[in-house]
Amino acid sequence: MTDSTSTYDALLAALHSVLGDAGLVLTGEAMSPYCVDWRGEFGAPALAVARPKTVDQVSAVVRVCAERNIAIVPQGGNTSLAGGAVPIAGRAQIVLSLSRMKAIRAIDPVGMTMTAEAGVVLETVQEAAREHELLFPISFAAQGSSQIGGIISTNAGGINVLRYGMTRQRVLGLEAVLADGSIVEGLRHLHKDNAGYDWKQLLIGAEGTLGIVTAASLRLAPRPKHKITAFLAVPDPESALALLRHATAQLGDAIAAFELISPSALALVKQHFGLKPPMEMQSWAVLIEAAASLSGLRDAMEAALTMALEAGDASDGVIAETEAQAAALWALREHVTEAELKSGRSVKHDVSVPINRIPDFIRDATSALHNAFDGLQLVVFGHVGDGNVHFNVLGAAVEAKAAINRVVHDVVAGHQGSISAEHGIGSYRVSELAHYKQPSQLTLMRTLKRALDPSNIFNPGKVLNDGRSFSEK
Ligand code: 2HG
Ligand code: ZN
Repeated sequence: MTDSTSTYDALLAALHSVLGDAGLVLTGEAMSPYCVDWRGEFGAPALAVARPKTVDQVSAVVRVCAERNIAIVPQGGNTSLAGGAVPIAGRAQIVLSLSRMKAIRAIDPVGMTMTAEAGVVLETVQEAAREHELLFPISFAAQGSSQIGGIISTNAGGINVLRYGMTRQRVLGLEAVLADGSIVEGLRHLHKDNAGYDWKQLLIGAEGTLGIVTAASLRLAPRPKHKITAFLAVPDPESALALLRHATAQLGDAIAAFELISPSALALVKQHFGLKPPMEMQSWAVLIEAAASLSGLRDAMEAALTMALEAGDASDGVIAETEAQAAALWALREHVTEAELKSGRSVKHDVSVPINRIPDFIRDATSALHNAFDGLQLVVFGHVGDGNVHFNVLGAAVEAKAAINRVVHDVVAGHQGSISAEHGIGSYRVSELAHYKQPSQLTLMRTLKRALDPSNIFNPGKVLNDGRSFSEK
């Protein structure tokens, strides 16, 4: 028996001993789905997959790995678009799947809070809130698979951010495991708590590099009784912003979603799923949803549409009459990512710029790319109401991924934007973050990483560049 075999056997034996049940440790072929992301773009082999059921088991697994300097890749629903939840090559590592921690521990309908473990699927949280006439407003296409721990660790956004904020705004407390295996318990339900550092904010959006989120107390919202959904054809992104002003004037803070979809994105959804807009159109589209507990939404939405049509900011529009019609309009938006995947490889950009710069950003990035590359197709869509644009590149040019990233991100930087609005850095954007983030901020990030994970065992190679020891810069 070689040394490495005996070390490996000892690791497995230790994992089995802390997890007990054999099904909680996977090896061999059973690990495959955990070692590659759902688009087949990122991933590397792991030594094992551990699937603890309790926070004590998570802590025990972390101790087993910390003693052996084995890295840990925390994983939820594995829906990351940035390679944040799968192993990278070059480091001995296990995947720690939180998917077995799936209890909803408590719901308080009066205080409008819920305590959910990391492995609860987002849609399950939404349904549990709905049973109490409440709303958990984080929502996006992957909500049937993504899990609470993952959405907290990535500070996920989605379609309702302009009204309800990012995931960060919906978290009141966390339970987490640190790199030495200690458990930090902070599942409070307080809206006001200035007693000391708000440490949970460090873990939210840290992509599992500072600690492993095992449970959270979530802030729910009243469930609006009325909802209205409209779909409009708009000549260009400038008109979409004009429409946002009309909609804001009429609907105010009832606007829950305001999404822009490019003609090419609609064409892909039609090509791969046979889904078509409700009217003949070749132009850009905007999907607006408003929700409120008081009535009057329809009149306000009609007034907004009339203003937009009269001003020439929209050429056509429909308001959904039924839930089924609203769902059909949303299907056009929610199938874009899958339609893009069916079209072949793509280079994704998840950027944000100040809202009033979105049209300039789209124009500048489009011409910069066309000047630099031949054979590309752009699929542009996103959450324009909060400044987030998904600016994805398809076609033969995708081979030049790093160069494409640089062209687009230079335009983002020129518009004072961010190279990741909601998907995170993962392994995909590590070098881009190092390039665009101010050195003083990178230094502070490294200081935090070193303080909380000195041996770099939590999700190495994600967010910050690997450098096994963080003393190396
Ligand atoms: C969305 O807004 C997701 O649908 C995915 O954030 C974006 O596929 C993408 O680029
Ligand atoms: Zn998005």
